[in-house]
Amino acid sequence: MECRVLSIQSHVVRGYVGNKSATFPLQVLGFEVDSINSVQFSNHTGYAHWKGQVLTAEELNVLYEGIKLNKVNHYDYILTGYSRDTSFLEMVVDIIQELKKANPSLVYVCDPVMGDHGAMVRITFKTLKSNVCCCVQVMDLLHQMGPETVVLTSTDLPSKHGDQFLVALGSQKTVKPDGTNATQKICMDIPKVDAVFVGTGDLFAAMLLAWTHHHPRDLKAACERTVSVMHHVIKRTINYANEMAGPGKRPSPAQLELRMVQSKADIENPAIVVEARVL
Ligand code: PLP
Ligand code: PXL
Repeated sequence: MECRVLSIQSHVVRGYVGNKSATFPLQVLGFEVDSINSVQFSNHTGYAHWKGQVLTAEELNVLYEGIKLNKVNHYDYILTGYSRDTSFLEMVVDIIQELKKANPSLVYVCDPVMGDHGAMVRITFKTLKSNVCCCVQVMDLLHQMGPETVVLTSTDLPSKHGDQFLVALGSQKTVKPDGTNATQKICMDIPKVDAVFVGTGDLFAAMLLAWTHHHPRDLKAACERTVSVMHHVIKRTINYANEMAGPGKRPSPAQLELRMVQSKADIENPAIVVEARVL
C-alpha cells in the first residue's frame, strides 16, 4: 500500500535541515513525500551568512488550494518542524483539519522544536527534563492533549552508563483488542557525540514517522530503529567532519552537514546499536 506524507518544512540549497533532512530518508524507506518549503534559504542559520525567502501563510494556502482543486489532498501523514511565525502555523492547523476530513486516520507528526523557544520556556523545561517523574508526567499530560505517541529526544536525566550518554524517553498509548487502553513507556541511553549537529531533530522526526509506521504498536522497536539510524548518520558525519577539519581543529558548520546520501544503506536497514528498555 502506498503511503503518502505531506512535509511542511524548510528547504536549504546547501546542506540538510528541514525537508532536505526528511525527504530523502523517507523516500529511501518507500514513502511518497510531497513537500512544501516553508522557507527557501541558502543554508541553515548556523552558518556565518544565510539568505533567502520565507513562504507566507497566504502563499502556503495557495499551494494547498492547488492540491485540493485537483482532489489529490489525500495524505496518510503530515510532518511539520521549525516554523517562524504564528499566522503560518495557524494556516498549517487549518490544512491539517481539512486533511483529517479527507482521511480520518491521518497521523500528524509534530516536531515542536522546543530548544528554539524563549529563555523562560527553556529554563522551565530544563528543570522538568532533569527529573524522570516530571518527564513521565509531561508525557502523560501531552497524551491528554491528543497525541498517542510522545518522544522526548533529549532530556537532562542522568544515564546509568555515565555522563557520555543522553537519555531519551518515549510513551505510546494503544487500545487493546478488548477496548481497554495500554501505555508502553520506554527509555534509551544514547552515546553522546561532542559536536553541534543541525538537522538531526528533523531527521529524527522523519525516522520516527517511518518506523512507527512499520511498527505501529511497538514503540520500543520503532525507537530502536530511529535512534540507530541517527547514530550511524552522526558517526559518519563526525568522522568525515574531523577528517576535513584536520588534527586539533573544530569542524565548521559546512563540514558538519549530515552525511545523508552516504548513509543510504544505514537508513534502509539500520544495524541496531541502542536497545530501549521498557519502563
Ligand atoms: N536544543 C536547542 C538549544 C535547540 O536550539 C534545538 C533546536 O533548534 C534543539 C535542542 C532541538 O532539539 P531536538 O533536535 O532534540 O529536537
Ligand atoms: O533544523 C532546524 C532548522 C530548520 N530550518 C532552518 C534552520 C534550522 C536550524 O538551524 O536554519 C532554516
